[in-house]
Amino acid sequence: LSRREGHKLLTLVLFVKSGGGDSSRNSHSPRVLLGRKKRGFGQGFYNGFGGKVEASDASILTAAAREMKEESGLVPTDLALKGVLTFIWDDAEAEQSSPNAQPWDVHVYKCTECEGDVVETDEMAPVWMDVDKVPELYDGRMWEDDQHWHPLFFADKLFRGTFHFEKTTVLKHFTLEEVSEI
Ligand code: 6OG
Repeated sequence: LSRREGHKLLTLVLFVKSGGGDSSRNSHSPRVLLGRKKRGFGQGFYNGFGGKVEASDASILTAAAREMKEESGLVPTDLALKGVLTFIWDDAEAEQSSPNAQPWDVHVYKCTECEGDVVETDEMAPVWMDVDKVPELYDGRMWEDDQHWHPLFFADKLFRGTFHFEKTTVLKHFTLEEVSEI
């Protein structure tokens, strides 16, 4: 299932830090590192860090680690695959900004430990968010699929989903299920 004929492979990493232990914060919510995408496909949206798997990547997991480093400065040390999301677009704009074949299979990883320091890059403006505040971004500042799979992700469930978009960003229909293995 991880490599499907005709599907383009991408990665997405969400770095989650457990709450507590930080007296400067009132909340004990775990926090997640998001980036506001500064350019390219999905510009303006808050998202995890990731990108396309290249032929030179040894595996999907190492591709995820490479993209995380390139876009955030962090080297993830405990990536765990949590879900695979398939995205399908019906419009020309998506075809243009993503010349690679669709559908896209985005492998979603959770990371709880990283080495290095967070840096802003040309691609991403990083920001730590309380996980319980993330739904505030479902007002149009994130891809519309996120609000559906986030609850499974943040509850540490495994999932599979397929999301159909119109006009690049309008979610028309989707299927999503919790699975016991990926
Ligand atoms: P680059 O263009 O940066 O790779 N991505 C999506 N993420 C979410 N949450 N929802 C979507 O709905 C997405 N479509 C793409 C995958 C694009 C990055 O954006 C993610 C990659 O991490 C349609 O190389």
